[in-house]
Amino acid sequence: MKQRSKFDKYLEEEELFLQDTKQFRKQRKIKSQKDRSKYKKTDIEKKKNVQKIDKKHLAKAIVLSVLGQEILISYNKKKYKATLRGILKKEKSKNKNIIAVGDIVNISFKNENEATIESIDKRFSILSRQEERSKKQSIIAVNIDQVLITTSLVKPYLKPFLIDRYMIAITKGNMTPVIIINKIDLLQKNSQEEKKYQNFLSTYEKLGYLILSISCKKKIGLKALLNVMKGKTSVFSGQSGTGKTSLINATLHMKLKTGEVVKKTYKGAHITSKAELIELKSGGFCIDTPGIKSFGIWDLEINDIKNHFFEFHNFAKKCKYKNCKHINEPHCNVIKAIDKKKISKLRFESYRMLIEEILEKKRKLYE
Ligand SMILES: Nc1nc2c(ncn2[C@@H]2O[C@H](COP(=O)(O)OP(=O)(O)O)[C@@H](O)[C@H]2O)c(=O)[nH]1
Ligand SMILES: [Mg+2]
Ligand SMILES: [Zn+2]
Repeated sequence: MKQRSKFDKYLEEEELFLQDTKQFRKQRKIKSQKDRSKYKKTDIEKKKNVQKIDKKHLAKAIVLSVLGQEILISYNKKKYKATLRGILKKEKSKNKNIIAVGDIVNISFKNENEATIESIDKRFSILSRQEERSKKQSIIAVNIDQVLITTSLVKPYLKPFLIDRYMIAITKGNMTPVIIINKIDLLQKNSQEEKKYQNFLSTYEKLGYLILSISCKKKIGLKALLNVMKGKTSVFSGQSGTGKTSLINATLHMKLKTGEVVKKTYKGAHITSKAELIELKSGGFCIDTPGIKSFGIWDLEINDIKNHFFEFHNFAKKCKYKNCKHINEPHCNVIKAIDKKKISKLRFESYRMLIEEILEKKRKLYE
């Protein structure tokens, strides 16, 4: 059997789309005959609106999802199907990522449900992941304001070094990190976990990081979370099972599937669904990131880590060696500061784990 070419497939899709449009027009006609007066009025209003936008300037919309040829955008809290203007389509065949979730686009309207994307605004941040097989970067979403690093205390345990790792990648990607500690209902009084939690809070709050303690189950801290999300584009990111999907459901009254263990049918196939922007009633957007373990900027350099641990800087100036890594060098002033409790041991532990991870990688390269 002859295999269908990409072009055939595209034609088929285009045809389906046209059929859809025809069907839509037919339905509209029937509807208008049924309810003439009401329809006419809204139609005129809409037309006026369209013309006004068309003449003066293009309208700015945001891309909610990109699935093959189908692009969904939001303008004035209403969803439109969108297609790329011909010239952009050509670009698309050259560059797979010409349009991404979160792109701000300039549109003209075709009708009350469809729009044409005339141009795409410059992106201020890019969230990408590395394909496990090809090691290529693929874009998850763009123009993200903040990443909500979702963690839990018991199931799974809190891992400060993982939080620092996320924070480094997020800051490098021009986004702001917010730390969410979910499932605080599971915390038992006077337990090891509680001590760890208190220590984490006092250390990281002192450094100026925003931390939200939440329980989805007991509905604690949800309003604060909603406030932080208001008017911004946020991505929920973090280990699987920490409650990202539950948090979206609880704050936005949605019913996305939770508790799913991502099935691995073969290695590297852990992405089961594509990123999609969810619009908040109070303004802003958020994204769940199922199965996304890594950011594109996941590969850290020693200097990225050093920069992130900014409270070490003043002490590091007095280390004997200029390139001191503050691990086991003699006359290290950072280690002295830890002994004198001027630097938190918890942060230093996190620092050491990240540095050792890099050193380990480098060692393997030379083996
Ligand atoms: N005890 C408790 N369980 C929670 C809480 N939030 C979520 N869970 C549970 O944790 C599991 C994983 O949640 P899910 O939202 O799917 O996590 P995700 O993998 O990060 O999206 C589910 O069984 C949830 O019911 C919470 O605040 N407290
Ligand atoms: Mg989930
Ligand atoms: Zn040092």
